[in-house]
Amino acid sequence: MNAVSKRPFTVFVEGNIGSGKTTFLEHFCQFEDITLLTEPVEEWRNLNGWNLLDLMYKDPTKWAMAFQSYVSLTMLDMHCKLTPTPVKLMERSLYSARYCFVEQMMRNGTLHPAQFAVLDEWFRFIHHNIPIAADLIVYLKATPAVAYERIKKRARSEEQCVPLSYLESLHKLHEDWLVHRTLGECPAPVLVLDADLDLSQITEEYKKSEHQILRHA
Ligand code: D5M
Repeated sequence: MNAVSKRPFTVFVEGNIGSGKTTFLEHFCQFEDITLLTEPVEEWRNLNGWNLLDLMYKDPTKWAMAFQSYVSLTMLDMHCKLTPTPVKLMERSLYSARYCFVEQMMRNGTLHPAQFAVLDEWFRFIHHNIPIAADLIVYLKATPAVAYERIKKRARSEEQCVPLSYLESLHKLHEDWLVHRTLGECPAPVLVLDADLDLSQITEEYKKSEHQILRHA
């Protein structure tokens, strides 16, 4: 095991809504020496009793700005969390919030250009002034139609209004950011996994990332 005082090997698990990020993280529960940090969805669902995730989906024009500000804060908290293990696996990052979700909301007009400018300035400030460790990005690449079916199945109440077109736009932004490299900055090497596979085959696919992750544990 590496000395615990060393900065942990940090992995971002990225992918569209419904791409199987939670299942991927669960696969790594079996290994000691890895700290799993899941996306702070419960904090987004309950900020002093307010469900910001729900407000954002119900009235995006009104709530996108507040939601994205809170996402930035809670994701920054995750980036800064000290971990007692030599490997840290994070579900998403400040980068995907900025380059996929905020980008999408700016492009479709949900965020006013002035609101976008404020969020972008915050992102740039954090990026240049706070060290955000990133050693590997695991990109769970899912066809939007497959992700759509999974979202319908898991039936999270806030997400019932999510149309396929939203997932298609988010998919394109993930591809531009992580594969084509035409959007923003990619802070670490990217390992692309086929996230369309069903549960019976996905473990084999996840194993492709084990070596790259576990050799640092
Ligand atoms: O993401 C959990 C839920 O949170 C899902 O409905 C997408 C939404 N989400 C996550 N990050 C953002 C940002 N930055 N903006 C808007 N919506 C977001 P899941 O993919 O299920 O882990």
